Amino acid sequence: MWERVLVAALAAFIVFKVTLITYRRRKYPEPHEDWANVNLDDLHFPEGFHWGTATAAHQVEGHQANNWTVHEAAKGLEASGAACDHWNRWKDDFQLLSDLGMTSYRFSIEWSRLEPTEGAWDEAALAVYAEMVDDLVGRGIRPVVTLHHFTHPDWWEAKGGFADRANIPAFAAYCERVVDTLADRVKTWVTVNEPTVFSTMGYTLGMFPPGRRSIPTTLRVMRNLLFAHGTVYKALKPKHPELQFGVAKNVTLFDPKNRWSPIDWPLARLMEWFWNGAWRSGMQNGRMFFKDIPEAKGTLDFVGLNYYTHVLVGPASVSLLKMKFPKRRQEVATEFGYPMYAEGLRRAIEFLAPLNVPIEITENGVADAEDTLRTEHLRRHLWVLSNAVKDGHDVRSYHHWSLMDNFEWAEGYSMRFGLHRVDFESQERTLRPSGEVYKAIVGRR
Ligand code: GCO
Repeated sequence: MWERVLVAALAAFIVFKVTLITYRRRKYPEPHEDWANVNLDDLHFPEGFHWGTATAAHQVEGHQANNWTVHEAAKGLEASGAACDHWNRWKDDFQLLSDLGMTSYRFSIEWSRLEPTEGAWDEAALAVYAEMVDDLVGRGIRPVVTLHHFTHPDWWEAKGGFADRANIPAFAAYCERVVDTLADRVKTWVTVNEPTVFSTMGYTLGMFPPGRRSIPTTLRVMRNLLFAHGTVYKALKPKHPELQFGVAKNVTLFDPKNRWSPIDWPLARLMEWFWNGAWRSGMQNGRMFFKDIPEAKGTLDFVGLNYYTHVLVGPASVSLLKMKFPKRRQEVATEFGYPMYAEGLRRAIEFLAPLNVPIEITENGVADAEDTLRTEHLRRHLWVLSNAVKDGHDVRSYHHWSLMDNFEWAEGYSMRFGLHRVDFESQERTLRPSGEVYKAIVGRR
């Protein structure tokens, strides 16, 4: 008798499991290509597609004084120091863009240079950025300018930065001055870079400034970043209707580590919602984490996509806090630790598609000091991107992270993302073989 009940229960359980798994697989597939049999040369991009690279001020300019330099010192992190000395060498670096055949370049403006103390505006520094823009335009390279890429003046941080809504008008005023000055030459603006990374790294994991560990504050900062973007948009779009404003969203995908596990699935869905879904719903509906932010609703002219990887989630993903990344058997681990998963670029594009605005790939790249993986990484991602475009997704550009090795935040100079290798002693830049490959691909178009 008991045996029968047991067998029946077991059978019912198996049927239930198989149904559930089939359903989840259909709804949340995790595709993997058989890369050995893919023709990576089969690329189709429309005329006018923009080819670029990306950098950020704090990571390349050198000699900053902002919330990050304070954090570097306080936490005993490697100092950003001279970085790539780009503030003095930008002309030579822009020549590298021309040599690569780039038609677009994403970089950021350092607020702390323009307003080193509250209310004191440095016109000379703004003039340098204007010169940079002129130089790019003269080269036929479209400037894509980020207004906030993780850094801001320390006086603003001292007041609470993005954790306090009362601080947003000062941020918006900075944005307005910059946009008003450059509006005739810069048409594509990223207001904030990676709101989820900024909030989580700074306020949950404490690895970025201000080094806090508070989930309620993290959620508040996430909402305030939406609010800040919406505020800037609503102030500037009516004034400059011809400009395009967007946010660069890091879409990291979350997949269950064990696809059979009843624990890993909900954990992965939860992370996916926290990291991606909540932000998208904030932009679409003006609501995030159960609170209204009507200012943000419908304020994207385009969306920037920063894509790097997927994270495999399981109960051991407490290891996520230690930044340990599991990978699938067929995947290669990158130097940063996370796996190379080019297939996910398509999923990230599909995730953003419901926003119904053009997509710009604002970042994609890999830490790879010896350049053993970057060529394959690049070719796979471009192949995935090409298919997405062919299938009708409105993607306008691809910006490789990065033009050159630079200061990789909490990792300091240990992670090398450059198409150019940088010798930080001599400041010499050398194009890596993968850079030659990128140049050749772009040159064929
Ligand atoms: C950004 C990034 C860059 C990084 C790059 C490589 O998030 O926009 O943090 O600044 O250097 O993503 O990790």
